[in-house]
Amino acid sequence: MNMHKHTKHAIIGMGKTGISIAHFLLHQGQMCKAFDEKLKSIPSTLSLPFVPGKLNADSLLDFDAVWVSPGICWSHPALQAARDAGIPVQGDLALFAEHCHTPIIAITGTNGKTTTTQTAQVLMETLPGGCDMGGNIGMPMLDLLKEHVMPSRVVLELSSFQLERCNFIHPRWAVLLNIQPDHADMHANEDDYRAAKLRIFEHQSQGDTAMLPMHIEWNNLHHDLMQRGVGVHRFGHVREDNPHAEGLAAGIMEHHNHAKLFWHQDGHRQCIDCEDIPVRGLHQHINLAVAAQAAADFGVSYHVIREALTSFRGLPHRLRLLGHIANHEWFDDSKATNPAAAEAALNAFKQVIWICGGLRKDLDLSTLKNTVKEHVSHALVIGSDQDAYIELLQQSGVSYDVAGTVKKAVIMASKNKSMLPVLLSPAAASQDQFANYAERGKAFATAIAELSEVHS
Ligand code: UMA
Repeated sequence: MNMHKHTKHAIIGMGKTGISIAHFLLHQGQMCKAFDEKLKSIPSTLSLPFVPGKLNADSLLDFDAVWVSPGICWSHPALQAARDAGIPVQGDLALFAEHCHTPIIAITGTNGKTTTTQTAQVLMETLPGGCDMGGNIGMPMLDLLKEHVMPSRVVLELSSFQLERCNFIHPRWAVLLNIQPDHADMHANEDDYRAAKLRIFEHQSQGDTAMLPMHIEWNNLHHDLMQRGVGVHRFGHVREDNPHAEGLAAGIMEHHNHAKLFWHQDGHRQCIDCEDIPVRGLHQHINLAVAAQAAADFGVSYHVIREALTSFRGLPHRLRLLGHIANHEWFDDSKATNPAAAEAALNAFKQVIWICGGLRKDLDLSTLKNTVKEHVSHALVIGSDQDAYIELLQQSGVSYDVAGTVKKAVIMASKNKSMLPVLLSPAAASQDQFANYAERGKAFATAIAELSEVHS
């Protein structure tokens, strides 16, 4: 947008994003006022007026531009009123896209974004000129522009909320990992959520690359992108004799119960045995294959990719083995905040003791029924929305106990005689009992550590 020194900016939400927007705009000499609906303080380094408290519908009508944090509902009446008054209302991605002059590798999807983003960045950092990363992963993207010398490329993890509030983003390389039900409490409906994610490809053109899942539902988009001159890769999980296997750029290929992770490089298919990859779970292997393809497209060598993928132990709270204690292996998958993520984790085991529950975000759990029936030996329910999880377990014919808290669930699981692995993969957000999923994962690890003291 055209900014001059009299442009009046409102910044809504003073979490990580709002603070980074404020720093960025103030550095540009802009006039800013900050708002947050919670009574909180802002860093003393920010010299701008700050108004805590509920936003009214007319709170923003006096501004020339409104910058909104991703966690604030897009349909908030104050934002709606500003839009109706013709005031541009956008998020940090819009500001970043306008001011970033280095190629963007953009990664979106319901699940797997962080693993893919982090792996792609680690791989591309080895290239001359390096690589930064930011966005939903936790590093506000505008903070990347603080550096005097930008790296030669930047990988962004983008949520639907960030994409929804940005009218123009043009990534050199973009991937949609998957679209699975999530954030039903924030988006008006599934179409709205999907449309937000697809914005990632909207301005791609000749010379850019897009990567899409292999499923037929993406064929039309594939065709549209090709018409615009965009190079399109598809990825997925196939058996070697599947007629579509040849056309895939990357993914997991199965042959007689033997799985290989693959990607394409210099016209050849490159493979790594999945058994050589320490990270567990088909869904995580697919994310690694996508990251490998991104890195290969930007020139990272086969040997660097192989070395990284065979030594990477995975990210915290993503199907991470915490240890073997009290006759059980304990897996922390606290990041599984929606049913599809929990389903992927359950599928990585024959049978488990499953710790589930939390804040359901209005999501439908019935999609989990068959997976729960097949892979869960016994369940322990935690969190606030217990009824829906109990109903799922009853419908799946699986025995369960209500534990309430993570700590109690760990104690109860430790007494289970089956010696099966214990999996915390809640299919729910954590904010009913914790600040975020990482805190929930830490509580899980702490409870296990306390067990180990008792058992040592
Ligand atoms: N607030 C209001 N009114 C509201 C809601 C929030 O005033 O109705 C205020 C809060 O009081 C708080 C601020 O807004 O002070 C928080 O804003 P925010 O929720 O957007 O949080 P940030 O700290 O800016 O973090 C955001 C992302 N959060 C969300 O999308 C919810 C972070 O993703 C991201 O790492 C960060 O920007 C940097 O880009 C987190 C996340 O949970 C990890 N993402 C979701 C996910 O992965 O599922 C999408």
